[in-house]
Amino acid sequence: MSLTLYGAPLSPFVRKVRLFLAEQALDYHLEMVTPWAAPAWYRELNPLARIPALRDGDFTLADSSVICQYLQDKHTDRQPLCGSDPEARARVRWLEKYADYELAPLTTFGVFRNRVLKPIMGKASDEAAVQAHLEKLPPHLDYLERALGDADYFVGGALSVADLATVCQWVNLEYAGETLDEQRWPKLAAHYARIKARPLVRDLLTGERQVLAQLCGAR
Ligand SMILES: N[C@@H](CCC(=O)N[C@@H](CS)C(=O)NCC(=O)O)C(=O)O
Repeated sequence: MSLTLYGAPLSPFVRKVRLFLAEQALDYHLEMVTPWAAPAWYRELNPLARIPALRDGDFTLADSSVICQYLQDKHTDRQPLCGSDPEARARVRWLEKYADYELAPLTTFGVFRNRVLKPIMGKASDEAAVQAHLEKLPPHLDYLERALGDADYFVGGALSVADLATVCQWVNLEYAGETLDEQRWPKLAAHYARIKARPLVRDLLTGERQVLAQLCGAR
């Protein structure tokens, strides 16, 4: 096994793949690439210079969803984190896409980027923009609260990429000082706590918090 994951720990998309790799017990090496300072060679892996990308021997590919799906297809003996039948797989893809393309613009690119990344880079947070993004979040949380219902996991009664992708967005929100209101979205808040309590998730987040503290302390 010679997997190299390129990216930086605080990206929700990198986190999604790292959690996937951890839950699948796949060994990998994380090579640090930050999107705003990506070396020229990285564009061969992803011409968009976005993180993450993966190298598996001579084979390289980009995009967290594509990477997770590739790993699942390759390691058929591992637990099915992308769904175990056509309906479940479709549902997982939908919720993953929802997290990556509907939540991330608000949670990560709207709130986290302003409150955390910008100050680390010596820039001021645009609090008006943060509030505008936060105001758009409740309908998405209402939808996900209904989608989860009384289940422990979003799809098929077991952990899947749908759980990882949504939780990865809440982590960035939390790093930015926001919490899911457990009075208004009790099922979602309990789901977040449940996934965070998984030992592999807890360990990864402990490491991330150390990175975050170092970056914030260094500014
Ligand atoms: N759909 C991509 C999104 C990746 C992405 O947007 N990553 C961010 C970091 S959180 C990035 O590299 N942004 C740099 C840019 O957009 O220029 C994936 O799932 O991997």
